[in-house]
Amino acid sequence: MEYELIDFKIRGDERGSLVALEGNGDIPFEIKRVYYIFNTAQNVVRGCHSHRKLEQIIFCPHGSCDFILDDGKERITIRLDKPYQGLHIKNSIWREFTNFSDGCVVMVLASEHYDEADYIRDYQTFKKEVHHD
Ligand code: T46
Repeated sequence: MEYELIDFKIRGDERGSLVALEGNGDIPFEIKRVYYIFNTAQNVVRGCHSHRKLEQIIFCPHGSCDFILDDGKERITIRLDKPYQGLHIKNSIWREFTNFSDGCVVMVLASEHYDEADYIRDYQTFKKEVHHD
């Protein structure tokens, strides 16, 4: 499974903590889009798709949730619960996310503008495109 969990540098002092993220630096691509998700019910399941091209780094700056990643061969669950940690995933990974804590915020830095044509929202189509099943 190709993914990376990155612990970004915390610039902390007696006033609190700050994480700074620059595109084409800390973030290994140009950031073309930022979106965030909040007000999620605990057991709702979001995602359930893959991307043809998109690369993203996903944060949980407040609260926690579980990301389920599936590359067509294996399926793993990653808990995001640290505000300084980013989950880097490229294209061709089926993702679902759920088990949201109270007040959970999910923030995403994306390499491309929004494009519905980049989504594969059917699992069998994902399997066919990734593994030529
Ligand atoms: C992903 C996971 C982690 C837009 O208009 N612009 C946007 O940039 C996005 C991301 C969504 N939308 C619209 C499309 C839908 O009408 O917002 C609505 C909800 O989007 P979606 O059902 O795709 O949301 P999630 O939470 O299932 O998935 C999102 C991202 O779409 C996806 O790329 O990897 O978060």
